[in-house]
Amino acid sequence: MNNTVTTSIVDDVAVVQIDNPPVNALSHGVPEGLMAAIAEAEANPAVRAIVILGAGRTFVAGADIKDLEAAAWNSSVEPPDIHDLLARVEDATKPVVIAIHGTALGGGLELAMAAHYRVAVPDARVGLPEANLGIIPGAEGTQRLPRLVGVERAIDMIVTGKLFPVSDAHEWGLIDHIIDSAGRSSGSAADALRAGAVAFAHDVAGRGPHQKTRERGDKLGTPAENAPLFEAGRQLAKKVRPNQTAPATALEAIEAATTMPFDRGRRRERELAIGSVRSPQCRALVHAFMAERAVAKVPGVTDAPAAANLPAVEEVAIIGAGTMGSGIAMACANAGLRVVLTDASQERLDAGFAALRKNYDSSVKRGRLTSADVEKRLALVKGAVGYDACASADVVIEAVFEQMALKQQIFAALDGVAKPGAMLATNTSMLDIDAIASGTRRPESVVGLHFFSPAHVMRLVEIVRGSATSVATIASALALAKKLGKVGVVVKNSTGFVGNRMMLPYMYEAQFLVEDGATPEQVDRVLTTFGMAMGIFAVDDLGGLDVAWRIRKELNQFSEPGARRPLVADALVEMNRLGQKTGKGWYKYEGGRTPIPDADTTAVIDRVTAGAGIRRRRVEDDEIRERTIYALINEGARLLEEGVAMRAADIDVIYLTGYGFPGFRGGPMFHADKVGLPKILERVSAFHRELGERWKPAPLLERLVKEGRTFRDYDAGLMP
Ligand code: 3H9
Repeated sequence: MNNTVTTSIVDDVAVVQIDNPPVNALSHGVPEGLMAAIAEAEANPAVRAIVILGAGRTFVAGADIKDLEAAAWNSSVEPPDIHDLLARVEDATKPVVIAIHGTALGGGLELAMAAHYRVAVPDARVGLPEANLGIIPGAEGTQRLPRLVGVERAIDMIVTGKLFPVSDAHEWGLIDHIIDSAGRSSGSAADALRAGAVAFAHDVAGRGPHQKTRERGDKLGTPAENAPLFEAGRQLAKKVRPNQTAPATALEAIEAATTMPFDRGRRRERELAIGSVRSPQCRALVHAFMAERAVAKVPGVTDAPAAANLPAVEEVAIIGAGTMGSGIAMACANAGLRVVLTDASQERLDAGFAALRKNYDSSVKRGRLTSADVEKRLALVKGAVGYDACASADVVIEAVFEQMALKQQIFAALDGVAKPGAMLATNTSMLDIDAIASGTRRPESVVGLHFFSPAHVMRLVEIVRGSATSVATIASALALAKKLGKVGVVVKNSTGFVGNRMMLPYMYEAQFLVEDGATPEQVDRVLTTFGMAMGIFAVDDLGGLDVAWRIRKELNQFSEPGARRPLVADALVEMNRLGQKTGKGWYKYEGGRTPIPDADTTAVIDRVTAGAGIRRRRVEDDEIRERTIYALINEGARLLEEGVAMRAADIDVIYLTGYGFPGFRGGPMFHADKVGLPKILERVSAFHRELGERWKPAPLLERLVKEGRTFRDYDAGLMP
C-alpha cells in the first residue's frame, strides 16, 4: 500500500480512501494502491464489503492530465492504462461500492462503472469529458456506459462531454443510490458520505450476487435500432464539436461495444484511445487546459506575501449602466456579490436595469435559471445615480464610453469617494491605464479589468497592470476573476493590451484581402473552416464598424508614410453601414442576426478599389488563411518580446477564451509552433517584401527560428 491510498475498517466494511490532491487523479501509484487495498480487504475475513471514496474536495477527476500530456508528446510513453485495476474491482470477491462527492470524471467515472455499486451525495456530478481533451474515454468507459445507461444516452454524454447532476444519473441507472444527508443534525458532508456508503455497503453485502457491468447486455440494442442513434451522434458531434476528431472516434468505440463481446470491444477501444492521445488535437486541447490553469499563477504576484491575505470582496460598484456595465453587474450577481449599478441619470439607470432583466429573462426561457433564481440575483443589484453610492464597495468598476477625459474625471471623483483600499478598475479595452490612474492619489489601486461582451457570458477578463498597480491589487483582480467564474489573464499596459492589439492587424489584413479581390464571405468561410467561432467580417458587423473607425481616429492609425489604410471600411462607416445595429455593414441583415452577402457591399468595394487604383485579382483560400492567422502570430510575438504578454500560453488563453480561436488548435502561438516557426517566418518575410512594412517580421520570431526553438520552449524558459 502507498500513501495515496489508505484503508480503515468500519464495522464489516473496508473503507478505501484515495488521497491524491488536488483532485485525486489516477496518477502513478493510485491504481496500484487500490489494487493492493482490494487484495487486502478480500483477504480479511472480518470484511464483507469494500467502499472506495476520495479525500478532500472531490472523488476522482480522471487520469492524471500530466501523464496524458507526456504520452501525447512522446510516442515512447504509454498512455495511462488502468485495465488491470478495473478488472480487479469488477472481479472482487466482495462487493465494491464507489462513493462519489464533488465530481467523478473521466477515468474516475470509468473506475466507478467497474464497481458493483455507485452511491453519491446529492450535489455530486458525473461525466466523461475526455472529448474536451481531444481523446476518448479510454478506460472502458465507451464499453460500460452504454451497458449501464443505453446507447443513446452514452452517445450524448460522451460526445458533449457535459457534467450531469447525480439526480439524472440515478434516473438513468448509472447511480444506484443517493445518500440523503438532509436529516443529519451533525457532522461534515464527508462524514455523511462515508456513513451513508458504509450503511449501503453493509446492506448489499448480505444480498449478492453482485452484477458485473461488463456482463450486462440488456441496454445495448440491436444494429437496426442503433444505426439511427449513431447517425444522430455524428450529427451532434458536427454541431457541438465541429472539426474535432475525438467524437467520431468515440462513436466507433461505442459501436464496438454494441457489436463485440466486452473483451474484444475494450481492446478496440484501447487501440482507438491510443490513436486519440497521439493526435495533434489532443496536444492542443491539453495545452489549452494546462494554459488556462497556468494563467492563474503569476510569478511575483500569486506567490507574493501580499497575495496571502487579500481583503474579501463582497460588494462591487459599477459606473455606467450600458451594455458592458449591466453585463458586468449580471456576472457579479451570478457569483453572489452585492452590486451597486450607477449612472449619471435615472433614465440611463432604468435602461441598464431593463437590459439586466431582459438577459435574465432569456436565461429563464432557455431553462438555465428558474424565476426564483433570477429574483434572488436581481435582489443583489441596487441602482444609484452618481458616485456617492460607490463608497461602501470593495471594488469599483468603471464601464463608461472609451473617452480618456471622461474616465480621468471619474477616477478623480472616485478618489474622494471610494473607501481606502478599494480596487479601482476600468473596463477600457484600449486606453492607457497609467493615464487613467494619473488623476488619483492611489494609482496603486488602479487596474484594468477588460471584460468581453456579453460580459455575463464571455469567460475572458484581461487584467491590465499599470506601472503603479500594486501586487495586492493584481492578486485581488485575479481572485475576483476566479470568483466570477472567469479566466483572468494578467497583461501589461499597452494600447489594446494583448487581445485587441493582435485583433487589429488580423482584422485589417482581412479587409485588405477583400480590397485585393476576396469577398467578405470568402474570408469568413476560410476562417470558420479553420475553426474560428465567427468570421471576422461577421464579428465586425456584430461589434459595429464604427468601433474600429473611432480607434483609427483616436490613435491616428495608418499615419506613417506609405501605410495602407482600410478604405472600404471607412467608406462603409461614412455610408452609415455600421453592422447589425443599422441592418447593414459588410453583410446585410433582414431582421435577424444572420449575415447575408450583399451586392451593395460588392459595389462599394468595386467603386472604392477602382478609385484607389487597386487591381482586384483572384485570392486563394491559402493566402487568406496565411495573411490573417500569421498577422495574429507576428503581432503576438511582438507582444511577448515587449513583455505585454508574459507567456505565449497567456496569448493562447486570451484568444481561446475571448476571441473564438478554436481549442483544437491550442491558440495562435501553439498553432504557430505546430505549423513550424521557420515556415511562418518564411511567409511573413515574403509578405513583408510584397506588402510592405506592416509585415516586418517580429524580432522574437526571427530569433526563435535562428535558434531552432518554439514558443513553447520560450515559455519553458528554454532560451539560451
Ligand atoms: C481521462 O480520465 C482519461 C481516461 O478516459 C483514461 C484513463 C486511463 N489530472 O480546474 P481546477 C488540477 S482524461 C491532473 O482549477 P476546479 C488542475 O490542473 C481526464 N490534474 O479546479 C489544477 O491544478 P493547479 C478526464 C488535474 O475546482 C487543480 O487540479 N478528466 C486534473 O475549477 C484544480 O483544477 C477531466 O478532463 C487531472 N485530471 O475544477 C477533468 N484535473 O491547482 C479535468 C484537474 O496546480 N478537470 N487537475 O493549477 C476538471 O474538469 C476540473 O479540474 C475539476 C475541478 C472539475 C475536476
